[in-house]
Amino acid sequence: MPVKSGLKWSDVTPRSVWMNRRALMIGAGSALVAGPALARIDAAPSRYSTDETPNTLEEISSYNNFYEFGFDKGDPARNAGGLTIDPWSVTVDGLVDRPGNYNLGDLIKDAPLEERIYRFRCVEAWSMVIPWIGFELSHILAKVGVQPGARYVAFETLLRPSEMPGQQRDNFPWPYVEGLRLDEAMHPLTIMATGLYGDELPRQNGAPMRLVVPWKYGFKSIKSIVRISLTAEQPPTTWNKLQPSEYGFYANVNPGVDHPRWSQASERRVGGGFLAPRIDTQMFNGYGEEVAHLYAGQDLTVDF
Ligand SMILES: Nc1nc2c(c(=O)[nH]1)N[C@H]1C(S)=C(S)[C@@H](COP(=O)(O)O)O[C@H]1N2
Ligand SMILES: [Mo]
Repeated sequence: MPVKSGLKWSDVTPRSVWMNRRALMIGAGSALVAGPALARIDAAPSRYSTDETPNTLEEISSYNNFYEFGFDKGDPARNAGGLTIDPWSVTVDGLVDRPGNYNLGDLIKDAPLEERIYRFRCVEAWSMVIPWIGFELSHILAKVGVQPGARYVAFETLLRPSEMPGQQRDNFPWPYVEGLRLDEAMHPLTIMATGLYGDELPRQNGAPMRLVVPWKYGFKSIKSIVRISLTAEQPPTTWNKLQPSEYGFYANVNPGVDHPRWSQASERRVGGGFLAPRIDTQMFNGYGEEVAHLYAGQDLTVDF
């Protein structure tokens, strides 16, 4: 299918949106707030944000998991700089009314950007607090039209070994894939992030667009997405394919269900120093009031 052309991705990045709004404000004669406020994107704050203190941009963009750029936490920051993110297109297919190969700018131009400060809990028992800029995934799903038979959403990361050195080794089932049940994907807490700290998303954090599902372990939050497919059957996911006894499809943060090799009852907040006391991990990462109902009647020791 042809690429639907129009807006370039660079026309709708957080920075350009902010610059445009700023230009509008100047045109309307509004006073501009000087100082730090200028470094913040003019995205609406969200009632879903935590009031915990965010990690620094340095911490968030230098301690990463993005195996396409290497297995060490510092590898993505070192190796992701050469990733071409503009132009970027996203294929939407499967059980949708308007499938196609969309220019990213066209796909997301009407989605309202918000700042969402979320807790983020990795399966390896470390955590951060991250001020994302993004929009609810449901906006994309509404735009492409979900058909009645769809029950899951599958996601795929870019496959480009020339720019992703980790993909030059064949010891990993590239491309990285993930999936959500449709009700999880439609939940207002589930966002697509395109920015961080009021600016564009660093490549090591999954530019130009990555999923963020704050009540699930970090590996569900797939980066640098190039395909979104609506399916009737539960899609395969990378970590579940690699080690099904350790990584389930749901991967909800759950202090009561340990990973076979370590406890999930507590976590280390990145940046606190190794001497800082560990924090108790909360059920659904603290988002239970919003999401527990999605799993009513399921045994979460089986559906882990
Ligand atoms: N494509 C892709 N997405 C990925 C990963 C990856 O290796 N490749 N790692 C996952 C894991 S294990 C975690 S913890 C988060 C880390 O996100 P962050 O680096 O922005 O904190 O990204 C997830 N998304
Ligand atoms: Mo992770």
